[in-house]
Amino acid sequence: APAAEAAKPESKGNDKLVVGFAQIGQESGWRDAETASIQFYAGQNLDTIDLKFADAQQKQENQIKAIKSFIDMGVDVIGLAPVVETGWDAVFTEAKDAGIPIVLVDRKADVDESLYETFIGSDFIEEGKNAAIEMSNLLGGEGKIVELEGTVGASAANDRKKGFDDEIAANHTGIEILESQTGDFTRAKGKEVMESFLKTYGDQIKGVYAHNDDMMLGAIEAIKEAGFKPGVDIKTVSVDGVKGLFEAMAAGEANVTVECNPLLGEQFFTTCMKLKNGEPVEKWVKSDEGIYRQDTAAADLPNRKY
Ligand code: GYE
Repeated sequence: APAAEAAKPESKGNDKLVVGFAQIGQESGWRDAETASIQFYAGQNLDTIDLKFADAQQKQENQIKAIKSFIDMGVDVIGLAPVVETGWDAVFTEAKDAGIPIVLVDRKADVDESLYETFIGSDFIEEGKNAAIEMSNLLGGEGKIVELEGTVGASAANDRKKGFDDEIAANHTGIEILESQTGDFTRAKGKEVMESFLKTYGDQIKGVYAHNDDMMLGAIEAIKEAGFKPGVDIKTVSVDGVKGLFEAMAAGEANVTVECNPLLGEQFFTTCMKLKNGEPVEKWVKSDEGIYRQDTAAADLPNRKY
Protein backbone atom coordinates (compact mmCIF):
# COMPACT_ATOMS: atom_id res chain seq x y z
CA ALA A 1 0.00 0.00 0.00
CA PRO A 2 1.32 3.49 -0.83
CA ALA A 3 0.74 4.76 2.72
CA ALA A 4 2.86 2.00 4.22
CA GLU A 5 5.53 2.62 1.60
CA ALA A 6 5.69 6.28 2.52
CA ALA A 7 6.37 5.29 6.11
CA LYS A 8 9.16 2.98 5.00
CA PRO A 9 11.84 5.13 3.38
CA GLU A 10 14.30 2.25 2.80
CA SER A 11 11.71 0.17 1.05
CA LYS A 12 10.33 3.02 -1.04
CA GLY A 13 11.20 2.44 -4.65
CA ASN A 14 13.33 -0.42 -3.42
CA ASP A 15 12.31 -3.84 -4.62
CA LYS A 16 15.01 -5.44 -2.57
CA LEU A 17 14.32 -7.19 0.67
CA VAL A 18 15.69 -4.77 3.28
CA VAL A 19 16.67 -6.59 6.48
CA GLY A 20 18.16 -5.26 9.69
CA PHE A 21 20.02 -7.85 11.73
CA ALA A 22 20.98 -7.14 15.35
CA GLN A 23 23.74 -9.60 16.20
CA ILE A 24 24.91 -10.23 19.78
CA GLY A 25 28.65 -9.87 19.24
CA GLN A 26 31.61 -12.17 18.65
CA GLU A 27 31.82 -14.26 21.82
CA SER A 28 32.33 -17.64 20.17
CA GLY A 29 33.42 -19.52 17.07
CA TRP A 30 29.80 -20.59 16.72
CA ARG A 31 28.62 -16.98 16.51
CA ASP A 32 31.33 -16.05 14.02
CA ALA A 33 30.08 -18.92 11.85
CA GLU A 34 26.51 -17.66 12.12
CA THR A 35 27.51 -14.11 11.22
CA ALA A 36 29.52 -15.39 8.25
CA SER A 37 26.56 -17.49 7.09
CA ILE A 38 24.20 -14.49 7.19
CA GLN A 39 26.64 -12.07 5.55
CA PHE A 40 27.66 -14.63 2.92
CA TYR A 41 24.09 -15.30 1.86
CA ALA A 42 23.32 -11.57 1.64
CA GLY A 43 26.57 -11.04 -0.29
CA GLN A 44 25.60 -13.73 -2.81
CA ASN A 45 22.23 -12.06 -3.34
CA LEU A 46 23.09 -8.37 -3.55
CA ASP A 47 20.55 -7.81 -6.33
CA THR A 48 17.66 -8.92 -4.12
CA ILE A 49 18.84 -8.42 -0.52
CA ASP A 50 19.96 -5.29 1.32
CA LEU A 51 21.37 -6.27 4.75
CA LYS A 52 21.95 -3.74 7.54
CA PHE A 53 24.12 -5.52 10.09
CA ALA A 54 24.70 -4.33 13.68
CA ASP A 55 27.11 -5.87 16.21
CA ALA A 56 25.93 -5.16 19.78
CA GLN A 57 29.15 -6.20 21.55
CA GLN A 58 27.22 -8.42 23.97
CA LYS A 59 24.98 -5.60 25.25
CA GLN A 60 21.20 -5.70 25.20
CA GLU A 61 21.02 -1.88 25.20
CA ASN A 62 23.00 -1.84 21.95
CA GLN A 63 20.66 -4.40 20.41
CA ILE A 64 17.68 -2.25 21.43
CA LYS A 65 19.34 0.82 19.86
CA ALA A 66 19.97 -1.14 16.66
CA ILE A 67 16.32 -2.27 16.50
CA LYS A 68 15.15 1.32 17.00
CA SER A 69 17.37 2.51 14.18
CA PHE A 70 16.08 -0.28 11.90
CA ILE A 71 12.54 0.89 12.70
CA ASP A 72 13.53 4.47 11.78
CA MET A 73 15.03 3.23 8.51
CA GLY A 74 11.80 1.40 7.75
CA VAL A 75 13.37 -1.96 6.97
CA ASP A 76 11.09 -4.80 5.78
CA VAL A 77 12.09 -7.28 8.49
CA ILE A 78 14.17 -7.17 11.67
CA GLY A 79 16.29 -10.18 12.65
CA LEU A 80 17.54 -10.48 16.22
CA ALA A 81 19.64 -12.95 18.18
CA PRO A 82 18.54 -11.82 21.66
CA VAL A 83 21.52 -11.82 24.04
CA VAL A 84 19.18 -12.42 27.01
CA GLU A 85 15.59 -13.69 27.13
CA THR A 86 13.81 -10.88 28.95
CA GLY A 87 13.35 -7.13 28.49
CA TRP A 88 12.16 -7.01 24.87
CA ASP A 89 8.48 -6.13 25.20
CA ALA A 90 8.75 -2.38 24.68
CA VAL A 91 10.98 -2.39 21.61
CA PHE A 92 9.18 -5.34 19.99
CA THR A 93 5.92 -3.43 20.47
CA GLU A 94 7.47 -0.41 18.71
CA ALA A 95 8.40 -2.62 15.76
CA LYS A 96 4.94 -4.14 15.69
CA ASP A 97 3.31 -0.71 15.73
CA ALA A 98 5.53 0.25 12.79
CA GLY A 99 4.36 -2.88 10.94
CA ILE A 100 7.82 -4.47 10.90
CA PRO A 101 7.96 -8.21 11.64
CA ILE A 102 10.60 -9.60 14.02
CA VAL A 103 12.41 -12.85 13.35
CA LEU A 104 14.26 -14.37 16.32
CA VAL A 105 17.43 -16.14 15.25
CA ASP A 106 19.28 -18.76 17.34
CA ARG A 107 18.11 -17.57 20.80
CA LYS A 108 14.60 -17.08 22.09
CA ALA A 109 12.98 -14.06 23.73
CA ASP A 110 10.51 -14.35 26.58
CA VAL A 111 7.69 -12.25 25.12
CA ASP A 112 4.09 -12.73 24.05
CA GLU A 113 3.98 -14.80 20.83
CA SER A 114 2.16 -11.98 19.05
CA LEU A 115 5.29 -9.80 19.29
CA TYR A 116 7.45 -11.89 16.93
CA GLU A 117 6.79 -13.90 13.78
CA THR A 118 9.06 -16.89 14.20
CA PHE A 119 12.05 -18.41 15.98
CA ILE A 120 14.70 -20.03 13.76
CA GLY A 121 16.97 -22.21 15.88
CA SER A 122 17.63 -25.19 18.06
CA ASP A 123 15.87 -27.04 20.85
CA PHE A 124 18.18 -26.19 23.75
CA ILE A 125 16.25 -28.34 26.24
CA GLU A 126 16.85 -31.32 23.97
CA GLU A 127 20.54 -30.42 23.68
CA GLY A 128 20.84 -30.30 27.48
CA LYS A 129 19.07 -33.62 27.81
CA ASN A 130 21.34 -35.26 25.23
CA ALA A 131 24.38 -33.81 26.97
CA ALA A 132 23.25 -35.38 30.27
CA ILE A 133 22.79 -38.80 28.68
CA GLU A 134 26.24 -38.58 27.09
CA MET A 135 27.86 -37.53 30.38
CA SER A 136 26.17 -40.33 32.26
CA ASN A 137 27.37 -42.86 29.65
CA LEU A 138 30.94 -41.55 29.86
CA LEU A 139 30.95 -41.90 33.65
CA GLY A 140 29.11 -45.21 33.86
CA GLY A 141 26.23 -43.47 35.59
CA GLU A 142 28.27 -42.22 38.52
CA GLY A 143 30.56 -39.31 39.28
CA LYS A 144 31.02 -35.69 40.27
CA ILE A 145 31.06 -33.02 37.61
CA VAL A 146 31.22 -29.25 37.18
CA GLU A 147 29.18 -27.10 34.81
CA LEU A 148 30.20 -24.06 32.76
CA GLU A 149 27.07 -22.10 32.00
CA GLY A 150 26.53 -19.70 29.11
CA THR A 151 25.66 -16.02 29.39
CA VAL A 152 23.41 -15.32 32.37
CA GLY A 153 19.82 -14.91 31.19
CA ALA A 154 20.42 -16.24 27.65
CA SER A 155 17.83 -18.76 26.46
CA ALA A 156 20.62 -21.05 25.24
CA ALA A 157 22.06 -21.09 28.78
CA ASN A 158 18.77 -21.31 30.68
CA ASP A 159 17.47 -24.21 28.61
CA ARG A 160 20.72 -26.14 28.25
CA LYS A 161 20.86 -26.13 32.05
CA LYS A 162 17.23 -27.09 32.50
CA GLY A 163 17.36 -29.94 29.96
CA PHE A 164 20.52 -31.30 31.59
CA ASP A 165 19.31 -30.95 35.20
CA ASP A 166 15.92 -32.52 34.49
CA GLU A 167 17.45 -35.52 32.73
CA ILE A 168 19.98 -36.09 35.54
CA ALA A 169 17.28 -35.81 38.21
CA ALA A 170 14.99 -38.21 36.34
CA ASN A 171 17.37 -40.89 35.10
CA HIS A 172 20.99 -40.48 36.26
CA THR A 173 20.91 -39.77 39.97
CA GLY A 174 24.50 -41.02 40.39
CA ILE A 175 25.75 -37.90 38.63
CA GLU A 176 26.35 -35.01 41.02
CA ILE A 177 27.01 -31.42 39.95
CA LEU A 178 29.58 -30.00 42.38
CA GLU A 179 29.18 -26.46 41.11
CA SER A 180 27.83 -24.45 38.17
CA GLN A 181 29.13 -21.06 37.12
CA THR A 182 28.84 -18.85 34.08
CA GLY A 183 31.73 -18.66 31.63
CA ASP A 184 29.74 -16.25 29.42
CA PHE A 185 30.14 -18.52 26.34
CA THR A 186 33.78 -17.41 25.92
CA ARG A 187 36.97 -19.43 25.86
CA ALA A 188 38.81 -17.02 28.20
CA LYS A 189 36.13 -17.16 30.90
CA GLY A 190 35.67 -20.90 30.48
CA LYS A 191 39.35 -21.32 31.29
CA GLU A 192 39.21 -18.93 34.23
CA VAL A 193 36.19 -20.61 35.84
CA MET A 194 37.64 -24.10 35.28
CA GLU A 195 40.87 -23.02 36.99
CA SER A 196 38.91 -22.00 40.06
CA PHE A 197 36.87 -25.25 40.01
CA LEU A 198 40.12 -27.24 39.87
CA LYS A 199 41.55 -25.29 42.79
CA THR A 200 38.46 -25.98 44.89
CA TYR A 201 37.66 -29.58 43.93
CA GLY A 202 40.88 -31.01 42.43
CA ASP A 203 40.66 -34.68 41.51
CA GLN A 204 37.06 -34.98 42.70
CA ILE A 205 36.06 -33.64 39.29
CA LYS A 206 35.36 -36.50 36.88
CA GLY A 207 33.52 -34.56 34.19
CA VAL A 208 32.80 -31.10 32.77
CA TYR A 209 29.60 -30.05 31.04
CA ALA A 210 29.97 -26.76 29.13
CA HIS A 211 27.08 -24.95 27.46
CA ASN A 212 29.34 -24.30 24.47
CA ASP A 213 32.51 -25.65 22.88
CA ASP A 214 34.47 -22.42 23.24
CA MET A 215 34.21 -22.55 27.04
CA MET A 216 35.23 -26.21 26.89
CA LEU A 217 38.31 -25.38 24.83
CA GLY A 218 39.29 -22.93 27.58
CA ALA A 219 38.54 -25.55 30.25
CA ILE A 220 40.72 -28.11 28.44
CA GLU A 221 43.68 -25.72 28.72
CA ALA A 222 43.02 -25.28 32.44
CA ILE A 223 42.76 -29.04 32.98
CA LYS A 224 46.09 -29.64 31.24
CA GLU A 225 47.81 -26.85 33.16
CA ALA A 226 46.55 -28.41 36.42
CA GLY A 227 48.22 -31.69 35.45
CA PHE A 228 45.13 -33.72 34.54
CA LYS A 229 44.26 -35.39 31.22
CA PRO A 230 41.14 -33.88 29.62
CA GLY A 231 39.02 -36.55 27.93
CA VAL A 232 40.57 -39.22 30.20
CA ASP A 233 40.77 -38.11 33.86
CA ILE A 234 38.05 -35.56 33.30
CA LYS A 235 35.41 -36.37 30.66
CA THR A 236 33.97 -33.57 28.55
CA VAL A 237 30.55 -32.90 27.03
CA SER A 238 29.79 -29.57 25.38
CA VAL A 239 27.45 -28.07 22.78
CA ASP A 240 27.96 -26.56 19.27
CA GLY A 241 30.20 -28.79 17.16
CA VAL A 242 32.86 -26.24 16.18
CA LYS A 243 36.00 -27.47 14.41
CA GLY A 244 38.25 -26.74 17.40
CA LEU A 245 36.29 -29.19 19.52
CA PHE A 246 36.54 -31.89 16.81
CA GLU A 247 40.30 -31.32 16.80
CA ALA A 248 40.36 -31.74 20.57
CA MET A 249 38.32 -34.96 20.26
CA ALA A 250 40.62 -36.27 17.53
CA ALA A 251 43.55 -35.59 19.88
CA GLY A 252 41.79 -37.53 22.66
CA GLU A 253 41.32 -34.43 24.81
CA ALA A 254 37.54 -34.12 24.56
CA ASN A 255 34.75 -36.69 24.45
CA VAL A 256 31.46 -35.43 23.03
CA THR A 257 29.89 -32.42 21.36
CA VAL A 258 26.15 -32.02 20.91
CA GLU A 259 25.68 -30.19 17.62
CA CYS A 260 23.94 -26.82 17.34
CA ASN A 261 23.76 -25.46 13.80
CA PRO A 262 24.90 -21.83 13.23
CA LEU A 263 24.56 -21.94 9.42
CA LEU A 264 21.19 -20.21 9.42
CA GLY A 265 21.73 -17.59 6.69
CA GLU A 266 19.66 -19.17 3.95
CA GLN A 267 16.77 -20.15 6.24
CA PHE A 268 16.79 -16.67 7.73
CA PHE A 269 16.52 -14.79 4.45
CA THR A 270 14.02 -17.25 2.97
CA THR A 271 11.83 -16.63 6.01
CA CYS A 272 12.27 -12.84 5.72
CA MET A 273 11.28 -13.00 2.04
CA LYS A 274 8.10 -14.93 2.90
CA LEU A 275 7.21 -12.32 5.51
CA LYS A 276 7.78 -9.48 3.02
CA ASN A 277 5.49 -11.27 0.58
CA GLY A 278 2.83 -11.81 3.24
CA GLU A 279 3.21 -15.60 3.17
CA PRO A 280 2.72 -17.65 6.36
CA VAL A 281 5.75 -18.94 8.30
CA GLU A 282 6.03 -21.55 11.03
CA LYS A 283 6.34 -20.21 14.58
CA TRP A 284 9.48 -22.32 15.15
CA VAL A 285 11.82 -23.31 12.33
CA LYS A 286 13.75 -26.04 14.13
CA SER A 287 17.34 -26.97 13.28
CA ASP A 288 18.30 -30.53 12.46
CA GLU A 289 21.29 -31.65 14.54
CA GLY A 290 23.44 -34.60 15.59
CA ILE A 291 25.68 -35.78 18.41
CA TYR A 292 29.39 -36.34 17.74
CA ARG A 293 31.81 -38.45 19.76
CA GLN A 294 35.55 -38.96 20.00
CA ASP A 295 35.64 -42.26 18.07
CA THR A 296 34.58 -40.67 14.77
CA ALA A 297 36.07 -37.18 15.27
CA ALA A 298 39.11 -37.60 13.01
CA ALA A 299 36.91 -38.89 10.18
CA ASP A 300 34.26 -36.20 10.77
CA LEU A 301 36.70 -33.30 10.86
CA PRO A 302 37.16 -32.76 7.08
CA ASN A 303 33.37 -32.54 6.67
CA ARG A 304 32.81 -29.89 9.32
CA LYS A 305 31.77 -26.53 7.88
CA TYR A 306 32.34 -24.35 10.94
O1 GYE B 1 25.77 -22.22 21.38
C1 GYE B 1 27.13 -20.34 21.69
C2 GYE B 1 26.90 -18.95 21.36
O2 GYE B 1 22.88 -18.76 20.96
C3 GYE B 1 22.89 -20.99 20.22
O3 GYE B 1 25.53 -18.73 21.55
C4 GYE B 1 23.68 -19.79 20.48
C5 GYE B 1 24.87 -19.96 21.43
C6 GYE B 1 25.95 -20.93 21.00
O4 GYE B 1 27.81 -18.05 21.63
O5 GYE B 1 28.37 -20.83 21.28
